[in-house]
Amino acid sequence: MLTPECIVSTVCPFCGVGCNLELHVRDGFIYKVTSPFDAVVNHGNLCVKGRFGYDFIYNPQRITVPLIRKTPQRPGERTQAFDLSEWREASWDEALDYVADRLVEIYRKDGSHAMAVYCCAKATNEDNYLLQKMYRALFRTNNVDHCTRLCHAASVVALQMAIGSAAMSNTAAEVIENDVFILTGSNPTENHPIIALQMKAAVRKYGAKLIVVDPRRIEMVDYATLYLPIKPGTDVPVFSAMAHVILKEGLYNRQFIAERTENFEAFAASMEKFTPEYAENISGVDRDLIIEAARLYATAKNAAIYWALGIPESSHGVANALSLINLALLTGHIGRRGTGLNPLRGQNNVQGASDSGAMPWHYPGYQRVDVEDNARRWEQAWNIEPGGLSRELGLTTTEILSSVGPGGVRALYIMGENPMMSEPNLNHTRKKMQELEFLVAQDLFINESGAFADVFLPAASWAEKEGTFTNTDRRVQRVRQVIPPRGQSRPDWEIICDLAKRIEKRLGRPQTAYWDYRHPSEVLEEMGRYVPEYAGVTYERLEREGGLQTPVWDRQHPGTPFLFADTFPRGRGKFYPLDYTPNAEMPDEDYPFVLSTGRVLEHWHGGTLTRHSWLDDLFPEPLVDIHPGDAAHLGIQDGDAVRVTSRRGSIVLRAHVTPKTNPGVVFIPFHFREAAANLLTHDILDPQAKIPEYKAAVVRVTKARPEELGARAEPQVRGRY
Ligand SMILES: Nc1nc2c(c(=O)[nH]1)N[C@H]1C(S)=C(S)[C@@H](COP(=O)(O)OP(=O)(O)OC[C@H]3O[C@@H](n4cnc5c(=O)[nH]c(N)nc54)[C@H](O)[C@@H]3O)O[C@H]1N2
Ligand SMILES: Nc1nc2c(c(=O)[nH]1)N[C@H]1C(S)=C(S)[C@@H](COP(=O)(O)OP(=O)(O)OC[C@H]3O[C@@H](n4cnc5c(=O)[nH]c(N)nc54)[C@H](O)[C@@H]3O)O[C@H]1N2
Ligand code: SF4
Ligand SMILES: [Mo]
Repeated sequence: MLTPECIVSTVCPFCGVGCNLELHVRDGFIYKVTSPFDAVVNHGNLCVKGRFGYDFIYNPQRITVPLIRKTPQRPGERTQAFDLSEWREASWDEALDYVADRLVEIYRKDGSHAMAVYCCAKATNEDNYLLQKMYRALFRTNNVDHCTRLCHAASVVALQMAIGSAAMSNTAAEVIENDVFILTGSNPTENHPIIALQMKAAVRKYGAKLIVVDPRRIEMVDYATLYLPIKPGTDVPVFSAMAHVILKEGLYNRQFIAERTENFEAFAASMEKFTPEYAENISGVDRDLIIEAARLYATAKNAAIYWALGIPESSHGVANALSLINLALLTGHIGRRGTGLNPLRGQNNVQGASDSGAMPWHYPGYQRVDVEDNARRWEQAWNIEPGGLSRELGLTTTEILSSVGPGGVRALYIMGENPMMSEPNLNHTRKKMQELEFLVAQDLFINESGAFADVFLPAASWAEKEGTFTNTDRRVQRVRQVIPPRGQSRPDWEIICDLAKRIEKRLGRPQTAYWDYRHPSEVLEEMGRYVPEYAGVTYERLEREGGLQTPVWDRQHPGTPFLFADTFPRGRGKFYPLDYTPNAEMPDEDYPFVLSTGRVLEHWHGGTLTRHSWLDDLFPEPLVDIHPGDAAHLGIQDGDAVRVTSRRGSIVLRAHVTPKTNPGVVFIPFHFREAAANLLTHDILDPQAKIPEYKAAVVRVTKARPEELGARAEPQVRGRY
């Protein structure tokens, strides 16, 4: 019940840590955010985004009325419309009928291959479950994916190959039980700030030893016993050299290897060549540091590995992740408290969106779409004729856009994503967006991608709806409505159900699947009937017990803080032999720097939320980090305008001269449309995981004129709703 004055418990909408929030409301207005000291995840701590970043929901540029483009858009000639004068207001009935008409028309004309959808890791489990259900059940396509593809896809593929499960094995807060932990490709003080607090406590209060492996001198280096300043893309040689040392010095766990793993011999043979000297030559990391790191990790009682995007976002991301998994299997640092393989997940609900089936190769619960039994089970669940669901693997996020064009994808539905900022090689993305025959955007704002759409459906924010998010350590938590939806906006799950019924009617198969949910709890209940890991998660339990960590096998099961105590989902953990593959682009005379892209504390991805928040005042303009030695060589001073150019594009922004980045590497956050980092990145993918190599494009840096700065790539949204 919403009352004029109240405090509502919910979960932060930004990162995967999943901090518990208390939203203070007066007269329907959220005026303060706090967190209780007994909050399991964050003990009352919040970062700047969680505490202050919610004001985007009140931003006047938020769209809260359904909109239809005034001028019909044709494939190849589609344009971006940020200005509201290019749109007209529509009723929900008109907007949804129009979407249903066009989608069904294209489906009839071009078939299921022409249909594709981007789900949303910011939306709830229930929203995502329903959207994938709509596309699978009605349009009979598995072209369903979301930003996980751009994120931890390679970690997921590698973990599935080696142990058969892709989530974090342990709970983040267990870091204080580590004696030693490796942190690599992860900058938690900015990106998982509350986990960073726990890591700092682990070192300073509980005496854990930290090994940081990263091409940037991130803040956690101040807490590290060892820092290995790696060249971008050389993780396989460094971690394999650690394995080489562990093997040579007999520091491996013979019992664990014999009882719980397979393929050890082939793996060990492939590690022969990875001597510390060889790794030093490729990675630039001193061989003695590698040897020391190997001994420290292998001889610890409890040791864990935490990683984020520096590992998967690579054209050889699967190999990178396997090099970490090999280390855990070699030492047996997995399957106990205070150990594990822990990919820190990014978005508030990327774990949940993946669990809920927003994936092209899997139904909810990671059930492969090409396995007959799975397809049969979901046909029963959704009341579909035998053989009705597609058994074909769907296209991934990156493949969906690449395939846009005649004979490929024709209609795209985007719920809460922004490929025009987040995909690599944006000039290519732009061309593909233009070629679409029909585009729907369901969002809070007209972002750079929604500006291409034919129809805009205004979604309610997380504070305006009910549901669940699943955080990085697999904890399902309740998201609660705090205020009524602004304007005419509606919760995603409601929009989807309303639309699905209109589509069914037009397809001539009304009442096939069920869409008449009265509350998201009924959606989660349906999912739990077919996804064993969620079988025991109910709204009643979440109310009573707080969060529940999946798998929760039945209504009595307490949840699972750490995985793999006795066995791995695939039985034995499998070692993989590895080889070193260089990055797709390597520095040369024309492009002497490696561009690394990523994030800053105050902003979120394409900036749609945080640049519509006062957070933008804290970090108002794009900066490129460059090492003082490199800057001196180029005659660049802190604050100078510089042009950064890759083989695909060029942007102008201010230089930030800082020893945080190592020589030869420049760093640009990808939050700023006026200097969009993804104009520079390339779109060569890891062949297995299909993830782009965001962390290593080669660039040159030259001085620019100050007047070239700040030229916004797109006009600003104008008008008020
Ligand atoms: N403030 C804020 N927080 C966020 C987000 C945000 O947009 N803003 N996004 C969320 C999301 S979706 C995600 S996925 C996470 C991402 O969290 P992170 O992965 O921590 O984010 P990045 O800034 O991309 O940092 C990647 C790290 O990898 C390092 N790195 C780059 N190349 C290599 C390499 O070749 N090898 C190794 N070992 N390391 C390398 C970089 O120097 C950097 O420290 O953050 C989440 N949290
Ligand atoms: N260069 C470079 N590019 C990268 C990365 C990198 O490290 N470097 N990282 C990649 C990674 S890890 C990720 S996760 C992606 C992220 O890429 P995206 O997911 O495309 O980016 P976001 O900006 O998070 O987009 C979220 C959108 O959802 C909307 N939204 C928020 N809440 C809701 C809701 O409840 N309902 C609906 N319908 N919409 C909502 C927001 O307004 C916003 O427009 O970017 C990738 N791109
Ligand atoms: S650490 Fe993440 S979940 Fe916690 S308040 Fe900050 S952004 Fe929100
Ligand atoms: Mo991500």
